Amino acid sequence: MYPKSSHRPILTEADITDEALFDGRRKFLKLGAAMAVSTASVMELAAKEFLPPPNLEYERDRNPQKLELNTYEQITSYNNFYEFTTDKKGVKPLAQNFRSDPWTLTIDGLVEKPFELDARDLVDTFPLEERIYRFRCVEGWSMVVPWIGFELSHLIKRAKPLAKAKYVRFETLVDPKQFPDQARGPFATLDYPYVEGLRMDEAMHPLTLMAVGLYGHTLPPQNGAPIRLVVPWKYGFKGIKSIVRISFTESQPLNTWQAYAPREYGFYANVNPDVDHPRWSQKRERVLGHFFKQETLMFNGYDKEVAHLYKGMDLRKFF
Ligand SMILES: Nc1nc2c(c(=O)[nH]1)N[C@H]1C(S)=C(S)[C@@H](COP(=O)(O)O)O[C@H]1N2
Ligand SMILES: [Mo]
Repeated sequence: MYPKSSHRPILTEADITDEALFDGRRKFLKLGAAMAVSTASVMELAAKEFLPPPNLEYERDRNPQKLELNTYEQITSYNNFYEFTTDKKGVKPLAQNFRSDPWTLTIDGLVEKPFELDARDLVDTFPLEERIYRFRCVEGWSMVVPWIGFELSHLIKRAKPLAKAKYVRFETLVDPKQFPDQARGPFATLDYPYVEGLRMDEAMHPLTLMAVGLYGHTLPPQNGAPIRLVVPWKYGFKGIKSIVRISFTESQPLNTWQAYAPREYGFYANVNPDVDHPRWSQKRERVLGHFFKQETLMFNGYDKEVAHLYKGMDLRKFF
């Protein structure tokens, strides 16, 4: 029914049955529902666009700005995920056997009481929504992605951070058995774990998303399964993948890329066409699949929603 291809294997009926075995509370579609959704025309589209059949239930984004989506194939075949490789097209093949289930997410630091969450429970605990967002990598490429996830603010409210918590720090899994670059010891490309951080008001902003899926389906490993951060007004490197720990801190976390090259990458990393990277301009970007470049927008087009967060700050200094 589906064409054979090199991308993430499309679900077989056996896979759908597996997912149907999740108990009834879970927001995964049950077998019957998956079948109902997969009407002939959807199946055709799925085949043509290399889309895996949907296995998440969520509220749709009506896409009022009519953003033009990148294809599933584009979004899942050109990735930055240094734990696998620095070769963007090489991530997908290396990530195919990544185990993201079972997965435990630890919430700790300055909270009333630290706790752990099973990643599977996350999709039950919080209402899932589709968010169609622009995504801009600091390297100058971009795309539009229909993420599925929930607002980080919901998780933060549940975590009950203490008053002195001013920042949120995120960590990616360390597992040299699964991540080839982590097995390279002193020759690894980056210091692991990959770390990112947000100021509390940024983390609480309604646009800030914990993504668990895209195009209606759970995240493929190359895009950060089972859960990753999406902050649409910031450069893509803030969107830390495969998160295992979220900690509340009093001082500003040192994020991986800032530690690696502090003159080139800062903590804020807000998309800004007027502040160039020391080695290249940030004025324009190439959308995956497009030939001509387009203008990069202030705060990636989310200035109305987020500019107030940075009032009075010199964005050249706080880059
Ligand atoms: N753990 C981890 N998270 C990461 C990265 C990484 O190398 N490791 N790369 C970042 C960068 S630079 C970008 S542009 C985005 C890419 O996300 P995508 O592959 O889903 O497009 O992931 C970000 N999150
Ligand atoms: Mo990036």
